Amino acid sequence: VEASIPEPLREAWRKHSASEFTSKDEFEREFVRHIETTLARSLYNCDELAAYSGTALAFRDRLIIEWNRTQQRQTFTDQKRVYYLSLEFLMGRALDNAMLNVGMKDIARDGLADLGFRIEDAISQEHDAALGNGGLGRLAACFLDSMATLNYPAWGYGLRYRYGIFKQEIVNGYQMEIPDYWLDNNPWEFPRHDITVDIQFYGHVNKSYDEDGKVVYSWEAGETVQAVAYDVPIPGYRTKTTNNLRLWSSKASSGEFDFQKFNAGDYESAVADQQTAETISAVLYPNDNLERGKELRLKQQYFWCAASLYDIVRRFKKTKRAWSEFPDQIAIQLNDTHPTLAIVELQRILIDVEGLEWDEAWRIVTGTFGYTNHTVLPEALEKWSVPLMQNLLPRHLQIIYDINLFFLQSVEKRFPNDRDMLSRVSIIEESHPKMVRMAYIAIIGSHKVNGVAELHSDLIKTTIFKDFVTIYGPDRFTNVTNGITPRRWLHQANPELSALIADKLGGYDFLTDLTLLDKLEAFVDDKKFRQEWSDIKARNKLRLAKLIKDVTGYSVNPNSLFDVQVKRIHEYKRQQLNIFGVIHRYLSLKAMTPEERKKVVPRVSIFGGKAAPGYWMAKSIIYLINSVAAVVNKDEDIGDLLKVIFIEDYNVSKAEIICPASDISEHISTAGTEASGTSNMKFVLNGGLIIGTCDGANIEITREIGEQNIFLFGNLAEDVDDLRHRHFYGGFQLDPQLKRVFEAIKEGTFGDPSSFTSLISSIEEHGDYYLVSDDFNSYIATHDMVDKEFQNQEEWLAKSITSVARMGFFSMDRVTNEYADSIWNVEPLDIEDEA
Ligand code: BZD
Repeated sequence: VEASIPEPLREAWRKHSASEFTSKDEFEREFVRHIETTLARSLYNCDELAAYSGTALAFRDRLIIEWNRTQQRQTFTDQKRVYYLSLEFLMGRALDNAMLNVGMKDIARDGLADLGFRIEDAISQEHDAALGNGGLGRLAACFLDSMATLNYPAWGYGLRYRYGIFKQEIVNGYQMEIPDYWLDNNPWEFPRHDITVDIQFYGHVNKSYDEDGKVVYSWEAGETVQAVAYDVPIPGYRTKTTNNLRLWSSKASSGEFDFQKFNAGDYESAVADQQTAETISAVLYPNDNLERGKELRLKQQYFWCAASLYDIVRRFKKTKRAWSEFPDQIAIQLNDTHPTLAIVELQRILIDVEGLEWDEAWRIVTGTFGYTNHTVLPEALEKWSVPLMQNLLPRHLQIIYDINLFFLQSVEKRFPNDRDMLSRVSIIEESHPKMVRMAYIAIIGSHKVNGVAELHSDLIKTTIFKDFVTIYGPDRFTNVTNGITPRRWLHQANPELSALIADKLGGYDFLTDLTLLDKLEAFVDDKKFRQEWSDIKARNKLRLAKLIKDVTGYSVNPNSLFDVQVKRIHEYKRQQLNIFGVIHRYLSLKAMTPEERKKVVPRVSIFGGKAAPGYWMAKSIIYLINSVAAVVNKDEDIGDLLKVIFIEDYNVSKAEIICPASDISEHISTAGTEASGTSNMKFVLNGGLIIGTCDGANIEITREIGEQNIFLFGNLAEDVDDLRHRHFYGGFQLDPQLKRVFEAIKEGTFGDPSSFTSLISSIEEHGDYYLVSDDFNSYIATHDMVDKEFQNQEEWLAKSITSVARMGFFSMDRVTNEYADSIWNVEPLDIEDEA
C-alpha cells in the first residue's frame, strides 16, 4: 500500500500531519481552540461542562493521532491479533484515565488553572460510560486497559447501547430506575458511517446442489438491519499503543425509513420499521447472573456477533492468506456465553459463503475461540428455546444440530453404551420446548475454557462441565484468576496513596509491574511512612463522608470504622446477611448501658448497588437497608455509634471514591457462588481490610496476603450441599441471634413488617438456600473481632500496608499475559513514534 503512493504526495501529508501537544502552552492553545471553534463558545460562556469538553477534545486529538499510528502499524506488521467479544464494557469515565495514561494530567491541571478552572470540576462533569452490569463488564474494561498497556494488538467488540445500566434513585426507601441516556456530548466515540454491515434475521433456508452435486444451503432472510461501527480509542499507560473498541449501533438497513411505504401513505409502519431496527442496540439488559430468554436479547447477541465476525473476516481476507492460517492470525475470546453465536456464525461463513468443507472449517473455528465462564449459578446459564432460534436464525439452528450430531457421534464412539452421557452432554436439552445449551456450544467450539478464580475453575470441572472433562481431558479447562487495572483502581482512584508509594519505591514503575509493591514491606515499621499512610486513609474517608452528605444528607463521623459493601444486590452476595448483622448490632447497642456504650467502636455501615428491576428479593433487601437506616440514624441513644448509609446509583466513578475510603469491606457470598469477585481486590489494593467467606478470589487473596490479614468466616463450599440437604430433611434450626433480629423486624421496629415477609420466610420457611442462618453466628463473631482489632490502630495499619505490598498478583497485566500465553498465543507489538 505504502509504495503505491508517490513520494511528493506522502511528503505533503507528512509535513502537515497532525501533531500532539506536549507543553502546557500547547494544551491551552488546543483547549481554547476547541472551546471557540468546535463548541462555538468563548471566555464569557465557558462553564465547567464546556471546560470538560474542551479538555476532552484536546486529549481526544492526541489519542486519535496515536490510535492512527497504532492501527497502521498493526496492519502493516500483520501479526496475530486478539478480539475480545463482550456484550458489556463498564468503562466509567474516560478523561481522567486518558490524562493519566498519556501522562499529561499535571500539564492539564496547570493549564486549566491558568484558564480559570479546577481540573477536578472538569473531570466530574463527565457522564460514566456504563455499558455493563457489574464484574463481568468491568473485567472487560480492565482487559482493554491492560491489553493496550502491554502493547497487545487487540480490539474489543461490543454493542453501542443508547441506554446503559439504569440510574438508580431511592424514593421513600425503594429503588426507582431512571433511563441512562448517555450519548449526548460524548467526545470519545468516532462514528464510522462508512463501516456498515447488513445483518439478517428470520426467513428460511434453501437447499440446492452445485455443479459437483454437493448440497448447498442458502439463507433467505426476512429482515435486514444495518450495523454501524463506532470506534472508541483505548490508550495504554505510558505507551504509544492506542487500541480500538468497536461498538455496533443498529439502524434501518435502508438508512432511513421506507419511502415507498411513506409515499403510499403508510406513515406509521414506515416509521415503525425504522424504530424496530433501532431497538436492537437501544438498551442494555439490566440483569446480572440471570438469563430470561427474551427474543430481543438473542437479536442483540446475533447482531453484534455477526457484525464483528464480518469485520474480522473482511480484515483477514485483505491479507490474502490461506484459510488454514486463520487461527494463527486471530484469537477470539468469548466473555461468557453471550457471544457463543460467533462460533456458529464463523462456521456458517466458512461453509456456506466461503465453500470450505465442514471439518476444515470446524478446525479453524475451534482453533480460534476461547471461552471464559463467569458463573455456576444455574439460573444464569444461557439456554435458548429451539422454536425461538428456529424462527430468528433458521440456518444457525441447522448448523447447531450438525455440530451436535458430529459431537455426539464422537462421544458415542469413545463411550459406547452410555446413553445417559449422551443426553447429559447434548447441546439440545430434551425439554418442552427443547432448549439450546449455549455453554455447551462454547465448550465444544473452543480450544480453551477458563474459569476466573481457582475455586471456581475447579467447580466448573467437577460440577456443571464434569462430563466435558471426561470427554476432552483436563487440558481444555484452565484457570485464569481475575485481576484489576492498577492504573484506574490505585493511581486514578487514590492519587495520594499512589504518590506515596512512588515516593518510597522511586517512581511509578509499580503501575506496570505491580509485584514491585512487595518492596513496601520494608517500610512497615517506618514511623513517618505509617503516619502518611494513615493520613491518606483519613483524607479519603473525608472525601467519602462528603459524598455521603451530598447524596444522602446524612453526616457521618469520619473517625468511625467505615464498613462497606458495594456491588450488585443479589441474594447470593448476601447483603441480607450484612443488614441482619447491622440490626443485631443495633439491638445489642440498645441493650447496653451508657458506660458500656463508651467502649464501642463507632461504625458506619455503607451499602451501594443496583437490583435488577424485576428482582423482587433484591429490591426488598434495598428497602430493608433504607428502613433500618431511617430508624437507626435518628436514634439519639445511638448517635455516632452506628450509622447506616445506602449510597444510591453506585457506579464506576463512585467506586473510585468509595474503595480508597474503606476500613473494612464485605465479600460475603455463600461459599461456591461468587466466581471470583474483583471489588475485593480493589479494596485491599487501597489499604482496606476485608471480611469474607472462603469463596472466589478471597481464597487466593488470603494465600497472597496471609490469613492474619483477612477476616474469614463461614461454611466452606464443600459443605454447602450437605447443609442445604439437611435444611430440608433434618429440620431447620434458625440461629438464635438471627431469631432475635427477625423478631425485631416482625415487631415493626423498622416499619410495616409485611414488607419484609419474603426476605424472612425465604430463610425460616423455604430452606435458607444461601445459608444465611448457618453463617450468622460466625459472621457476628468475626465482626466482634474486627471491632477489637480496629482499636489497635498500629496493628491495623501494619496489616493494611502488608496487604497492599502483597497484592501484586492481582494486576490485570498478569491476567492479560496469562491469557496471551496460554490461550491466545499472541505477542506484544511495540508502536514506535513514526509509523
Ligand atoms: O463476573 C461476575 C461474577 O459474578 C464475579 O464473580 C466475577 O468476578 C466477574 C468477572 O469475572 N459476573 C457478572 O458480573 N455477570 C454479569 O454481570 C452478567 C450479565 C449478564 C448476564 C449474565 C451475567
